[in-house]
Amino acid sequence: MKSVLDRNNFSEWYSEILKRAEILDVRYPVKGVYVWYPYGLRLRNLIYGILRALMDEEHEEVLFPLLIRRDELLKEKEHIKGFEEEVFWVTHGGTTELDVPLALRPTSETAMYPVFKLWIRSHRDLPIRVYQIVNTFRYETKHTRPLIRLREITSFKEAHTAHASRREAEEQINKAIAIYRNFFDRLAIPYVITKRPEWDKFPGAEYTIAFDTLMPDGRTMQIATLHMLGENFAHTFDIRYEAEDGSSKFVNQTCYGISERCVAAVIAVHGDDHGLVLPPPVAPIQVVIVPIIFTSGADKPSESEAVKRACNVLHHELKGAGVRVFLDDSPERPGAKYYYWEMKGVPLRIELGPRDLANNSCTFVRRDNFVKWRVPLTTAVSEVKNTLDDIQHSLHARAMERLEIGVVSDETELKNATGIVALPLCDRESCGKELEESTGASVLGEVLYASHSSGGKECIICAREAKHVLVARTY
Ligand code: PR8
Repeated sequence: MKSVLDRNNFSEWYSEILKRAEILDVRYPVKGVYVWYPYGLRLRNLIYGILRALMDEEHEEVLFPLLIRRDELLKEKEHIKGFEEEVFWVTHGGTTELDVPLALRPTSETAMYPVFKLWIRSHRDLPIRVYQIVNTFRYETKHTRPLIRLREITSFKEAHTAHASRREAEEQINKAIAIYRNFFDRLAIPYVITKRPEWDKFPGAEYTIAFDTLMPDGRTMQIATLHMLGENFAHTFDIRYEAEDGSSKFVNQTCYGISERCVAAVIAVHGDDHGLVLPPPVAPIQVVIVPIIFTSGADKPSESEAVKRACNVLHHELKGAGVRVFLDDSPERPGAKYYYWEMKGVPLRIELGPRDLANNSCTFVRRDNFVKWRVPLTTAVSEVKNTLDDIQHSLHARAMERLEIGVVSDETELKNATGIVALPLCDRESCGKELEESTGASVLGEVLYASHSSGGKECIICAREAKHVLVARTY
């Protein structure tokens, strides 16, 4: 089968696929800001539907304003130190200069926490667990990239929680890790989980835990982060509650977020040289039916009619069974339709022509491996369901195999390594920085979850007692 794209040249592959599969239009004339095409947005909405359902189990949805007063944004010293170079400012209303400049939220801690102070009075008001899915703005100075490094993040799912004790806040982090694992498992996206080093934690957090996945070019992409805020923001914004014994206590907080990088991960991790390969749970179209009708006169008109009728019946049955199915009865040639729907990543194609019909059957073709087989029309619906499940499992297994973790024991081995590498490193910043500078890779952090871990016990830089860390070139 002729390939149309080259995934080995990932950067070009990625740009081409966004265009050809109609995910994002990158021609909008503002840097780092893009337009969702209808098909891309349907994919995005199915992915976020899963996330939303998971969040709704234990969080309440809220909607906070986009604008943040300058004085509020500047209150948390560490936080603003991390974000000051990234904030877009609104300074004028028409031609009038504003008394207080307003920031476009880069994230919503400083929008929400002054309001949390108003909402929280007693221990009975706790815990608070809220989330919103909104656009946020970051003036990214590194190379911007669609879905990956944006100046307008259009689909920022941010959760914020407040608790009576530190123990409860830590439990919340663990629950949120479980939610995120569930989410990425449903997208068949493999990941590693690490505790970020001190110098790479979220501004204002006590510590940060991150999910990273491996992209086809051997670099990792951070796809989710969870931050333990402790009492830091509570002190800044004076968020206290009256405990059962009548004393006044500061709340403990957490926040955690996911952006449309999860859409980028689905595209990049599963796609191939023919285009997108979508996991069935998030494919806008799960099955496409292509009638094989030749208009050259080779078929008898009655045969064509019978094929059309059989396609309509199958379409109707699959729809009734809850499958997202599309019947492509456009006048295009079948070959052109195959090419088109392969590019769009439709997991399963059903071809139905006179010869199939003569056998009372149809032909299935899987998008993930192009395996083709004949299926009796009477069992087609149940076979579709089984096949979609099987495709999901195969995609997950294939992606897991690709996320290999190399183990190295010294710097020379590390320099030659690709992908994610496990090694022993102490937690001193000087060692981490030395390693980052000499190799061009980044320390992802201490391993919390990964298929492999390094066996070594001594830091590969200073030979002191080490932790098991993961290192990779990153996005
Ligand atoms: C927080 N506050 O803000 P975080 N383009 C695309 N995705 C991005 C970008 C960008 N420019 N910047 C970050 N992300 C906390 C948690 C509320 C929620 C993605 O955390 O700054 C990254 O995947 O770590 C990142 O892990 C996630 O958003 C959360 O952003």
